[in-house]
Order: sequence, then structure tokens, then C-alpha cells
Amino acid sequence: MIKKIIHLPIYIIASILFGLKTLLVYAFVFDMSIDNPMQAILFILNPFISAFVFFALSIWLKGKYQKLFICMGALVGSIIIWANTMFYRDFTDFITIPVMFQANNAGDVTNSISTLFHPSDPLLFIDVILIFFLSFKREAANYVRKKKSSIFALSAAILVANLLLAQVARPNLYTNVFDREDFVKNIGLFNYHMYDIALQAFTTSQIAFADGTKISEIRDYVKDVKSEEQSELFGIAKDRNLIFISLESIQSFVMKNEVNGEEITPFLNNLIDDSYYFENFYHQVAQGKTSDSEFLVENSLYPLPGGAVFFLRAQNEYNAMPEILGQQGYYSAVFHANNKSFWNRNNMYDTLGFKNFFDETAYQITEENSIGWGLKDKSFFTQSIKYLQELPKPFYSKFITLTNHHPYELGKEDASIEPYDSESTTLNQYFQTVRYTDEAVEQFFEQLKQSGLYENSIIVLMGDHYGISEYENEALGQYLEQEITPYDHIQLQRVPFFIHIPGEEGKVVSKIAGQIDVKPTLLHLLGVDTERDIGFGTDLLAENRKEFIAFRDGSFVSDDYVYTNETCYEQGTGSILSENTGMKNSVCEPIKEKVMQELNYSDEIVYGDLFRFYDFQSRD
Ligand code: GP9
Ligand code: MN
Repeated sequence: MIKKIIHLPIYIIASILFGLKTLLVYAFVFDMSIDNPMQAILFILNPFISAFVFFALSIWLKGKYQKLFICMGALVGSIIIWANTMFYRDFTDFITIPVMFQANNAGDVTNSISTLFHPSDPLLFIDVILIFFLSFKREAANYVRKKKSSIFALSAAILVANLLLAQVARPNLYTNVFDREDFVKNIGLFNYHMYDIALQAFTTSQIAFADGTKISEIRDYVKDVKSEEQSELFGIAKDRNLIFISLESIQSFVMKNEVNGEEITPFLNNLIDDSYYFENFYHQVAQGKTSDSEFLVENSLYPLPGGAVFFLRAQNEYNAMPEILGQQGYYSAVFHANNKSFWNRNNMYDTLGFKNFFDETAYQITEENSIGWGLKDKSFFTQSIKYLQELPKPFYSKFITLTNHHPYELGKEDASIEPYDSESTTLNQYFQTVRYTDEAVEQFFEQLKQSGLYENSIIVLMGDHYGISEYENEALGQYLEQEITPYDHIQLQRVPFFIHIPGEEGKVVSKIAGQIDVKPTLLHLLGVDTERDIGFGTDLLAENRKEFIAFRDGSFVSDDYVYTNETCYEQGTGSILSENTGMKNSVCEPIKEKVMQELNYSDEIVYGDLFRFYDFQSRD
């Protein structure tokens, strides 16, 4: 058998040895979860497929070049694996092109190479030694044209099959990236690096061709749009800590509502009485979900039309809240008990100016205290308090909850209310996990009071995005006792938004509002002037606001109209004013044009990295 293998063509031996080594590294170094049987198959096969596709190219070369190609390929490939192995030990993540060129990261890596080196690392090169030895022991094979073509066709076919099946194992893998791990386990480490190189090349060219003068046009637009008046509450929370709680998947329809005769969110309902509560506040996220909501909040810019801006533009210049508050002497930290590379947070948080990220490694996560996506919210808050107390003050801290995440799993012991009864398990369970998060937040408020942090803080709570998607419309319609039209669907994109300032009364605010408005609103409360800033939101506590809330797909709501699915509705009644008219004679048309212009301006800033041409500090 061994003899038979040894007599196989050298490119096949190299593919087997190198593929096997890669698979062992996947299994023993990279901590990757397997979500379905197709993924398990790809996880095992992709190392061999990539190796075969590469080494098979050698058949086009003659004599010593053929052997050189195979040996050098094995060596360079092994160095890439080794580099990823060391990087993974430190960052639990895979190398990306921008990370390699980030001065501080590269410094970190070179400094710690000695500490990251593992005595077993030389084993990563055993296959290379064998490949060198075997290829120099024998003559290079001479392939006829026909054979070359069929081997090439075979490698192309298995590569394409791998790439396509990866899309089955992880839908929308290429268009909506959540985590680099998804790439590595489905298409393989080397294909992931190729994808990353192509993406970076595209990004670099887009940035290189950006027009720097555009930013002054956008600045003029923003100046015009911003509310002239400053809120009376400007500076009311000056120097207080800002505690921001991102409520996973909580929509407004659960507020002040019941299921089986039980209140769903008793704590949040009560909190309305002594907070600023915005009852017509909309989420504006696109494919980047939670990360898009974070992007909106920190920058008052729109997320991108496709993919997650956290992945696609993590190297841009921004003027984000953590950075602005940092200039005011604030420390900043994010608390979120998930893998730090999810949504590329580890890189993007650095870019946005966060000083610290308490990711899953900061928490004790056991079988008892976790469910679904990870650590349960109650334990998350309890374990966070000690870190929060130690932060330098004043601080801006952001907490991202997790238990109320699709598919809304919860153990019996944690469920305080009965599930709903409909065809949709998702909706049935949703009410229970929402209630659990409500209780977790209540407990966190108590802990803040006990720790003495409460009085000198302002606490902001916001639903990050919808939790019940359009697929559940039938069940949701049954619960809400109405048929859900596209008009209703837009109204259902409301998420709770609270600003709770201990010692202040607050009120219910009914005007339309959105995630784009959070940054100027909070900065003004903290007494930070935003005159020089460029963002598309307005201070929600000032008298006037811009007339619309734009959604990423071009839909919008305004005081008088709702526009979606090419249909213009009357706000409030939902009656259709005009349908599929090409909009020319629709009352929605003028606003629609402004919406499109604003979304385009935001995209130009983000795609072209235009803030590098703008001085946020200067006083003109
Ligand atoms: C993951 C959490 C959920 O870390 O933020 O992300 P989502 O799927 O809601 O975007
Ligand atoms: Mn989310």
C-alpha cells in the first residue's frame, strides 16, 4: 500500500500530505464549530481540494521547475499555515491583509512571536521535508497535453464544487460575511486568503479613486439638514458615565403588550415613566444586523447596501463616539460575551476608538450559564459589573445582550411566561426570551444601584433590529390580530429606545426617530458640540428634526408618509396614495429623492474613506 502511494505522481503525494497536515491544524489548533453535515464534509475535504488545485498546476512545468514548484509551494503554504497558527493563538482569528499592515498589530505579533511559538510547531513542516525528499529522489514526470487538460479540468471542477457547496452549508457566505471562521471551515484557509486579497485590492482601488473634494459638498448638505436649534437639555449629563445597552432583537411591538394575559416586558414598561422614551424609533440596519446598528450609533452614518461595513471598511477613518468622547476624557469599553472576531469587532472596535473589549474570554461560560448563542444575559451582566466598577471614570460602556437571539432558546428554569401558541416556534419562544432579557436588564439596574454607579450615569437602551422576520408574518399577524401589509411591516421595524437619566423625569417622545440620530442626541446630552461633525442624524431632543427616517433599501417614513415597495402610503392610516407610479406624480417623490441622495452621500463617505480629507478639529 505504502509502496503504491509512494509511486503516485508527486503532485498527488504532495496534495495528500499537505492536505492532511492542514486538516490536522484545523482540528487541533483552530477552534471551529461545525453546524451541519455538509459543513463537516467540506471541513474534511477542503484542505485536500485546495492542495490538489495548487499542486496540480505543476504538471504544466517541465523538469526541475516542476519539482521546484511543488517544493516551494509546500514550503510557502506551510509558512502561511504556521503564521496563521501563531496569530490564532494570540487573537483567536485568522490573518487578514489589513491586519498584517496595521502597525500596532504587526508590532504585537513580532514582539510575541517567541511567546506564541509552540514546541510542536516544527511538526508543521514534516510534510515539506517528505515532499522535498520524495521529489528529488525521482525524475520529474512528463505529461502529455491531453492528460494535462483533463487534470486541469478536474481541479477546476472540484474547486467550483467546493465553492458552491460552501454556499449550501452556509447560505450567503460570499455576500454576507459574519465571521472569518465561516470561510475557513467551508472553503478553506487558502481560498479564504485569496478572497481577502481580492477584497482588499477592490477596496484599495475604490479608495484610491475617491474624489476628495466631495466631502465639502457633503459637509454643506449636512449643515443644512442638521437641526438649527440645540436641545434645552444640552450638557445635562455632562461628565456622567454613559452606559449603553444594546437589546438583541427586541422590537417595540412587545412593549406594553401581553401574551397569555402576562406582561412581556414589565421592567421596560415601567422604565418608560422615568425616561425619555421614543415610541416611534426605527432600526435602520441592513445585512450587518447588530454590527450595522453599532455602526449607525457610533457614527451617525448608514450601513452599506450589501455586506457588513464592519467587515468591508474596518480600516477607514471615522469620527466615532468612543473617539470623540475619548477627547473629552472618557474611557470606553464594550462588553459582549461572544467570539471577538464575530462581525470583525476586534478590528472595527480599534478603528472606532474603543479602548477595551470584554469578549467571551473575559467571562466564565459553562453549560449551566449558557444557552443558544452563549452566555445568558443575567450571568453576562452579573459577571460584567466587577469590570465596570474598575473602569476609569467617566466611561462610555456598551453592553450587547445575546439571549434574545434567534432561535430564541431558553431552558424551562429561566422561562417566566408560557410560550405563545402559533405555527411559528420562533414567535412562540420569542416572547419568553424577550421577557428573560427584560428581567436581566432589571437585575442589571439593581446591580448598578448597589455598585454606586447608577447615580452618576445615564443609561441608554436600544433594540438593535427586528427579531421576527417577514417569514413569520402569518403568526405575527395572528398575535397582533391583523393582516400585515408592507405598510405595517415598516411600522414593525420600530425598536425601543430609552434615555434614562437618574434624577431627571423624562417623557414619551412621539416624533419619528431612528438609530442614525443616537450619536448627536447622546453627545449633546453629554455637552459635546457636534457642529464640525459629519453625520446624518439630528438631536432627538431638539425641537425640529429632518423630515424622514431612511431605510437602507430606500424605503422611508416621514411625519406624513410611508414609502416602501414602490408604494406611497399615508402615515397613520396606511391608505395607499400612489402605487408603482415611477413616483413622478407621487407626494412621496420629493422625499424619496432626498433619501436617495443622503444614502448615496453616506456610501460615498464610507466607500471612498472620505473622512481622511476632512479635519474634524478645525474651527472654520
Ligand atoms: C453576535 C451578536 C448577534 O455577536 O451580536 O449578532 P446578529 O446576528 O444579531 O447580527
Ligand atoms: Mn443582533
